[in-house]
Amino acid sequence: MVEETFEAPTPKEAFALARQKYGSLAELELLRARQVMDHDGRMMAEITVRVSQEDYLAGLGIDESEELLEEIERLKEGIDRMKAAAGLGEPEAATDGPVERVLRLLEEKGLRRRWLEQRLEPVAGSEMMRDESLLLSYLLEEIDEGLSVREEDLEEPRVMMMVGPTGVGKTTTIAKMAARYSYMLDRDYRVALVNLDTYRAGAYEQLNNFARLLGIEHRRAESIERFAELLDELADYDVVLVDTAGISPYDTDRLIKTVEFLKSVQDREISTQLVVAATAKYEDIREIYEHFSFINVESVIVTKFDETRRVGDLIAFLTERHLPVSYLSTGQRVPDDLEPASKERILEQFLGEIDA
Ligand SMILES: Nc1nc2c(ncn2[C@@H]2O[C@H](COP(=O)(O)OP(=O)(O)OP(=O)(O)O)[C@@H](O)[C@H]2O)c(=O)[nH]1
Ligand SMILES: [Mg+2]
Repeated sequence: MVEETFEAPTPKEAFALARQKYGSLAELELLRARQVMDHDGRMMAEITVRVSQEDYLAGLGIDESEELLEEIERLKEGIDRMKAAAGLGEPEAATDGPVERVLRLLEEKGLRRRWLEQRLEPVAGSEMMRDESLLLSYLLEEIDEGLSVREEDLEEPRVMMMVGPTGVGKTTTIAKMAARYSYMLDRDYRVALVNLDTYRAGAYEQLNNFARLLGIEHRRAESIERFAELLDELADYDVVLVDTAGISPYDTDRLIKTVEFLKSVQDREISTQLVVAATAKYEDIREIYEHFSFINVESVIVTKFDETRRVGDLIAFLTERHLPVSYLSTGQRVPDDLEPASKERILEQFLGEIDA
């Protein structure tokens, strides 16, 4: 249950405000009524009512769907673990207010204080600010809303190009996707692979062995002109997956080259997937994104999801940039360790971290 206070010139009006907010939703229980002086020295009636947590969240405009309540229920376990880990709710830790303690906890998990504070602005001054569990539920709900997923969709023919830093798992992910589309879905899609990776010795061979094994078409684009031609030749394929050389953020020449490849293609839409490792730190991910951002990143593929439980940095980046995630890569095994992205999975990992 949550206590909330309303202020108006008369008790009746104060109660009307509470009714207006909660309508018929809530069983309003009147706890206190008293007179207080407002900032301008006027006497006002203040009433305090008690409402259920569900009504309270609904009053904040948070969708009170079954699904959400279930999700909050599931998240509660994680919240309890978080509280325990941070010593929240223990009297000796009570030197800061609940807001500060919750913010610090989430900040330690990789989230950004500024982003969190912005989320709290609309609920400033509410009772929730005094209740750690409610605050956490609310902020987790905000994170959930801030994350988005790009659904797997192969209805229209697609050209997908992986870009990202070196060694992040671009080629491995392409192999997994190729196998997935070719024989692991409701129907067998026609897949072709293209290598722009003309820079690193062995890059073409790495994918070629796999393509041969699976009987998948695999081409190499040695030049920019050839790339546009190749895409024309591969127009009949359901999916064309384009592998690129890993680019360090400081390697401008290579980046420009990749952009030139992209620009050379006028008549086909290329959906660029930024591949980032879940293990990367916020500042690094941001830097990588900024280097690639003028390429018009459509969605993000998160790799090495198995290698860390600390996904707060990643979540901070995704929610701030409003970038959808398309896939999660969860290990080295081809093709098994790839799953379409889901917000639940990311949030679970975030909460599960506290277990360790
Ligand atoms: N644990 C783990 N390892 C991964 C994952 N994805 C890829 N790897 C490993 O990361 C290493 C690099 O993978 P690649 O696919 O070659 O990376 P890349 O981005 O193509 O690298 P470059 O082409 O050199 O830029 C390999 O050892 C992969 O097995 C993953 O999801 N989890
Ligand atoms: Mg590669």
